[in-house]
Amino acid sequence: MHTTTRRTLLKAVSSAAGLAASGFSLAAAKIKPDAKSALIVVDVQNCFVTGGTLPVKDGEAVVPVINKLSAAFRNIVVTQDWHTPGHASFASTYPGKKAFETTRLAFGTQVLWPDHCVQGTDDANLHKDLKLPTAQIIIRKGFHKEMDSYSAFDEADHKTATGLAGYLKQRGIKTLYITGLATDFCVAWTAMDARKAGFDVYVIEDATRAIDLNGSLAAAWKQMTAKGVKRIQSADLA
Ligand code: VGL
Ligand code: ZN
Repeated sequence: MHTTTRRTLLKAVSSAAGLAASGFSLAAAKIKPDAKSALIVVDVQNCFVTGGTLPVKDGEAVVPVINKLSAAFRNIVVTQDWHTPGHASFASTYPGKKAFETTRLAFGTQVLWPDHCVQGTDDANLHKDLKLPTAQIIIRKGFHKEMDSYSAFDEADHKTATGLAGYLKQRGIKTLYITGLATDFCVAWTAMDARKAGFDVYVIEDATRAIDLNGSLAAAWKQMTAKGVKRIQSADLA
């Protein structure tokens, strides 16, 4: 081997060893939520887990992941889907319509769901194992009888605000880490509206589960990515 080549090679080997000895890892640096970050926990309610009225497959699996994540956050927001009886998003409201069909409402295409998360019912309560004693606000949504609200920011008309953007901005919060149910409906719409409102947005994928109706999960990730939502895993957080 040529002397110069050997010397270069030796140098490369020794500097790699030095890096390893200093504890430097080639793995990506962990993300650390700061005082201007908030964890958003979307709709982790009885209605969306096994035994609920609109169960998301494996929905309860997000509970321990979210409980663990919560320790890293100084700001936590919880949301609840909170419908009236006879709500516009319920198939039972329309004679002859079945759950999971779609219909045209004043504000666009609406998926019709089984009756779910009715105000004041046990079905609408937060999952009993969700342990978020430091959470600061619970935002309820979907409480207008004539209009749905997947998003925790704007209702289905894309005009009526829930007030969450104002709350977060008044508290100086800039970065949101979104978790909960369901990835392809309330999580996705919340994440996209958060981008529209100017927040830096991460969705923590393994802290979500999806309904996945006719390819809605893949479509949701595509739309979220196009809007600058970052897709991460709970292990990416410090
Ligand atoms: C949701 C369907 C209907 C959700 C709420 O939380 O993702 N999905 N209502
Ligand atoms: Zn709903």
